[in-house]
Amino acid sequence: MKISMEKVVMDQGFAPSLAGLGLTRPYKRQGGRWTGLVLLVGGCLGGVLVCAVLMPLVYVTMSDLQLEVTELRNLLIPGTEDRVNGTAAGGAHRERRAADTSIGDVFVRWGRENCSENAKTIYSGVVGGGHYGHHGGGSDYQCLPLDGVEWNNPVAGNQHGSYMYGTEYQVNSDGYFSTDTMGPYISNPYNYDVPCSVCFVELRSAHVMIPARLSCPTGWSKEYSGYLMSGHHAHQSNKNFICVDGAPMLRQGSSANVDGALLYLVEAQCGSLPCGPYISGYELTCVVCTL
Ligand SMILES: [Ca+2]
Ligand SMILES: [Ca+2]
Repeated sequence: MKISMEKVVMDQGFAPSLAGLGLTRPYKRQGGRWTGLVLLVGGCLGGVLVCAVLMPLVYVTMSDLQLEVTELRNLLIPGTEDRVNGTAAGGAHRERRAADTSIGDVFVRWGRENCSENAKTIYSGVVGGGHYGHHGGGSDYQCLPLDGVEWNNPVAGNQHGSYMYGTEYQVNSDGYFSTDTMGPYISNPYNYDVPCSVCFVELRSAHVMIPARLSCPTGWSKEYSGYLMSGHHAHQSNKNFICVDGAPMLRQGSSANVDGALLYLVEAQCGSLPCGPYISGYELTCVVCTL
């Protein structure tokens, strides 16, 4: 019996000393548990190592994919990135776009030699246009630079048919415009030449000139306001309407009456223009707004 027990014990892998201590669990099973633990720990460590190696690769791959998807989305739907950021993260898009100072909008500030503090002056100059007494020619006012004028194979003398003139304020009474910016002892801009500036405002996506308004819609920023001006109704040439700054500058020393293109205040004529808000004879205002 004793021999058979020892045989059983030996067969089951018990050490004789352990059998003597009363340990009844088979050594073989105990050894299997330790082996399992070792395999488990080893497996976990292996898994961690594999993860440590693969995760950066997966992260880099996913990041690249995300960038590509974002680029494709922006190509397909311009402005999506800004809208997503703007709606999801409040004003975050402004901070994001602030880094790119090339984003913005451009408008002409008629009647001023420079732009406001919030805008960059791309260039400044004088207002040009077709002669008030001509039947044809250009009909819109232009902002012509004074610095850096460049020619390309010019020929002296008039061989062609379209001409560009300077422009004079044709406001023969004071009281409309602010005189603060006109220059010393000048209160009437009559016959003075008209300056202009082309202004760039960062982080704006649109601009609009609104006639008959001095303020901007909610959410829009006011760039400047003033009076609507254009050519004379009885003159041969037609001109577009432009918004001239309510605090205009004058080209100093240009009070001589040499004509060219002219700028007149525009008066409302009600009838087909609703007489409700519009009053015949009233000088129309204007405002330029950006968003
Ligand atoms: Ca003049
Ligand atoms: Ca009037």
